[in-house]
Amino acid sequence: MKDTLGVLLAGGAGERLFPLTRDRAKPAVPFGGHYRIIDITLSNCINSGLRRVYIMTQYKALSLNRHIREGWTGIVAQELGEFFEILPPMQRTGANWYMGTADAVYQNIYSIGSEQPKYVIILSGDHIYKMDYSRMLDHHIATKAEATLATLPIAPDEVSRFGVVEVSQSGEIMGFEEKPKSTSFRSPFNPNAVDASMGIYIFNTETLLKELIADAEDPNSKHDFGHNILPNILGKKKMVAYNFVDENRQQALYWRDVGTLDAYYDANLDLCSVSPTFNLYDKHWPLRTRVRQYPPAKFVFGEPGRTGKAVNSVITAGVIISGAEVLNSVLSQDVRVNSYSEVDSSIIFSHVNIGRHCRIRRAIIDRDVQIPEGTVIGYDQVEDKRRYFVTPSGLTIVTRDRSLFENPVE
Ligand code: ADQ
Ligand code: ADP
Repeated sequence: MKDTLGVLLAGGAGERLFPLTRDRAKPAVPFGGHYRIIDITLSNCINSGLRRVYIMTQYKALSLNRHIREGWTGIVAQELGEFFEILPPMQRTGANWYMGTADAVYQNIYSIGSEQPKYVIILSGDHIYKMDYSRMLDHHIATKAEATLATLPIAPDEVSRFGVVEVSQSGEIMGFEEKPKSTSFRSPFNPNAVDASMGIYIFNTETLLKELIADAEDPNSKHDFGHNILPNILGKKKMVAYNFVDENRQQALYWRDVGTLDAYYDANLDLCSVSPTFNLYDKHWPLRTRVRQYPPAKFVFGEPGRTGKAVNSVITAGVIISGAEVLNSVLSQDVRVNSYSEVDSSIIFSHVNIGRHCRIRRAIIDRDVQIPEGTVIGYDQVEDKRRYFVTPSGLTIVTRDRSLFENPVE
């Protein structure tokens, strides 16, 4: 991994996570109480021995930049040439903002070249998974590939959200389609599945730089890895798939693109189950974040006869649950839940205060929101739609906009 440079794409607008991405970049959205989504990939980098990582930000990056600067830039040995560094779009070669993912990398081609890595691994800042990139690199080297794509089997009706590949028995990529409506590709290992790209690529540096330069000169290109770079390499250079599956090569390992509110919600709620698929407590794969100082979480009786409790829930430091019940929920730092209130199957961001006699179900509440006494959320969709953002699947999102409380939309 010493010869490898990581390039983490963290600049997408995250429109499908709106309104959580109204004021912050998608990788900066809180996850699992005290992490941000990007921490999961950054933890993978550290745990894989990847110690030089450029993080490309763009959209609403203030809180993301602060998080990386305070939580991550200082953790590697800078005197040994290691870094976790933010590359904001200012350091560009042209006059435009990043156009697509390939353009974001191209605009920083000098920073990449000057590191002289043998390999570049392109990562995405919005996935939840645990992956040892050094094993993917071993595969890349062993197969003598110029480019390696991490893939995993998905159901054929999901292909429109992914880049999909056709692979030979030996794992060589013979076909690639970016987000097709449907595809004739099928996995050679499972005829009921299609191998999808996880948006994680390893390139030999020379091949990548050549392709990026050629792409930059193409006026018809969208400058996107999935739409342009990968199809261009196909057939010219050896490209292989690194299948992210269990030992029987059947079952995909846990990996979630938490790019939609439903996927984001499910991945958080999974953490609350007795045996979560994504285990935060895995000592062999520690997850780290920017640590903030808070007092311990506290559970108290509150009003006489009321018990303050939380079950099947992830509760972060600084939380006080007083005479209230919390079930199947994720609570970030410094949340207060007061007497006679119930919080069920919800995600509560930091510094939220839930007043007394509230009932909250299947909701995501953004940071700093004050929920007035007696508020009911998640029980009456008509009422919720009048006041808040409700997804088609019926999740209620309460944003920081205080006027929603003071002047409900008629
Ligand atoms: P998408 O996830 O739809 O598909 P995209 O929106 O391009 O791809 O985002 C990839 C990553 O790049 C995200 O982390 C995003 O935040 C970041 N990003 C997007 N635009 C950026 C920009 N201009 N500057 C910096 N960062 C940017 C991709 C692949 C598919 C694959 C899926 C898997 O194209 O082939 O199947 O990922 O999720
Ligand atoms: P309730 O609405 O349940 O009456 P309160 O805000 O009155 O909630 O808090 C009840 C109890 O919670 C307090 O008596 C105390 O034990 C604990 N508590 C509340 N806020 C804090 C705090 N900032 N630090 C420590 N304990 C607190």
